[in-house]
Amino acid sequence: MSNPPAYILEPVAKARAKLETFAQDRATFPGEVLLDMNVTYLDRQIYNPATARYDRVRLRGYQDTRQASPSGVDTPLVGPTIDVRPGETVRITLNNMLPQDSTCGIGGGSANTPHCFNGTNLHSHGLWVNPSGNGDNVLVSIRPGIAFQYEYNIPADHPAGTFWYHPHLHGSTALQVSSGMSGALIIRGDRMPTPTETGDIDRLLKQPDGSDIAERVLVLQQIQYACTDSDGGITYDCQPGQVGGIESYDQFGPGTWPASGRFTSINGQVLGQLAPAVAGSVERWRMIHAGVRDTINFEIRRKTGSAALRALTAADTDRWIDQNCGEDPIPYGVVAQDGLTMAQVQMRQQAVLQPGYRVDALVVLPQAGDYCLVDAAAPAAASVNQLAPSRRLLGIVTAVEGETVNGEISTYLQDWLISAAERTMAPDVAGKVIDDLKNDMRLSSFVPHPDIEPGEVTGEQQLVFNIDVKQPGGTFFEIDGQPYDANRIDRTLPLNGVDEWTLRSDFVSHPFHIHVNPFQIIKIVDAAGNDVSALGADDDGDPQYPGLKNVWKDTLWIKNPGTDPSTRYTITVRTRYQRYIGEFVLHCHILDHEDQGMMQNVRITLPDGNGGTVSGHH
Ligand SMILES: [Cu+2]
Repeated sequence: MSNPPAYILEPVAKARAKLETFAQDRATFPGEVLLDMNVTYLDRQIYNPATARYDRVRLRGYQDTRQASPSGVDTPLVGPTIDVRPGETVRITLNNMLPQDSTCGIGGGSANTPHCFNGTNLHSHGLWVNPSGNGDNVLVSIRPGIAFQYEYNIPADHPAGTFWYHPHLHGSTALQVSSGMSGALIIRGDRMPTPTETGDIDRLLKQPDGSDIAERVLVLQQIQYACTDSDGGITYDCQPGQVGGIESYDQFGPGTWPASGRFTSINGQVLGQLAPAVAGSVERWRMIHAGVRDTINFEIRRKTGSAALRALTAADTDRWIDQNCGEDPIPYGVVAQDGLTMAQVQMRQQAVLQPGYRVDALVVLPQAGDYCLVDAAAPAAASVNQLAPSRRLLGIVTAVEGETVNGEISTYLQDWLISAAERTMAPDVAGKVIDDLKNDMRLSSFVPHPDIEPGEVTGEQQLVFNIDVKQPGGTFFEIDGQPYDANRIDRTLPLNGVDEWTLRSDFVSHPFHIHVNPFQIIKIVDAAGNDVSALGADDDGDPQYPGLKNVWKDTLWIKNPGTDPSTRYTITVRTRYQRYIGEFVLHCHILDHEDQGMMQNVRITLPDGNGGTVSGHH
């Protein structure tokens, strides 16, 4: 075990004093966005629909030090939204005020048994920024009593889109994220496309008066708090007077989320009423799956019944939705996956979000009234829990009187987009953008990364997830046959190289996530050899893959409906290693799998000019 670098060993009080001085000077640094957060135990309450009571909870969380009443019991357990523009610098200070923790040194921080629940750090999920030093570095450890300031230099050519942040200290990632430690990080751009360069879709999504269209950020969390039963075990049935918490990895694992009866929250609220919409207006919904333990199949349905929502058990939800929510989900237009604008608007009645995913959708609520937000059922193989989950309600949104849409929503949306392009686009690109929109709502002028053609590929990478349940010593969470080792570099990749990756899982399904550079999906082939990634393909009724061909993402479900290689899918993606060198990680985004070993260290280094790379300092 080597000690962390000295530069992070700055006591909280001293570091805070310096930063407060800096904050007073911030007007002189207009290109900087500052966030100062305590990482500390928060005493809060969460609504429990099963009992129609608020449960008291005590959970590790983010406390924005500039909020007026940061400790109010009603403050939702979600991090503040960070708004930033390309070219700006984001400075996020974490003051770790959690209690001292003697488990933080075990195994050099590399042990694959969950530990160091009071250590933390930060990951800016999806950002294309420097992974080293005080950049998007998840290999640093911020121990209790220590403050550290992250600095994300967002390049001027960074795509505008929906990103997020969360802790990523190996050993406590799942525990902290499932406590509600996550928030949205939105990059807003206004670059006009040109005949040769693509621009930001934000530039197109304007109202007739030139202002941005209405938008909402939906941080979807799964805060799986539990209480202690009379035998000292875990119970999800918290009694009045008890305080819920998340202090053990026994709370994670297959089947624990459905068994808990908890509901996915939106921006920290369980079964909340969202801010109202206006019927017929086009809104941008930025959905972020910041949960750990359940797949979300997002649907919007008319609320047709009159039942109030105050009390609802998980077991009763399916019946409630049948009785109170309309039969046909309202279609909406998906425009971005994982923050990256797609080549075409895809109309969907259901978007599938696995842990870590983001989906940006253009939503039109066609008439005034209430709407149910539903997490629909999914095939077992498509879901984190490998169970076919029953439906869950997520919340209610009301549309106030506006314009009633009687025809197809896709036609309405297409007409709206064409009209927006006529108003917003520069003369030298307006014709191209409008022709694209008339042609199945294509968005080719807004896709941030050019396609990776086969001729550009310079190398290949193979990756296989596995949970090894056959060893006598226990269960091992592995990539390429090995659990994570902090002292091992698993892949050394050349800067400016372009690799084709083949991704598989030998034992159930896992969401693959790699930091820094996103990847383009080339094909998704099932065990029978069929590519199911084309728009309109059929993957045994599972809606998550069709439409992903050529889409750019940073997190992707690697499916295996079974528990041996015979049923595994083979997924091909391509990626460019651009601009940034340094060490970072790839991992499974079922974060308790990551904490237990399903992670690798990746190093991007300079080419040596002979087809290899210059070796690092190790
Ligand atoms: Cu996994």
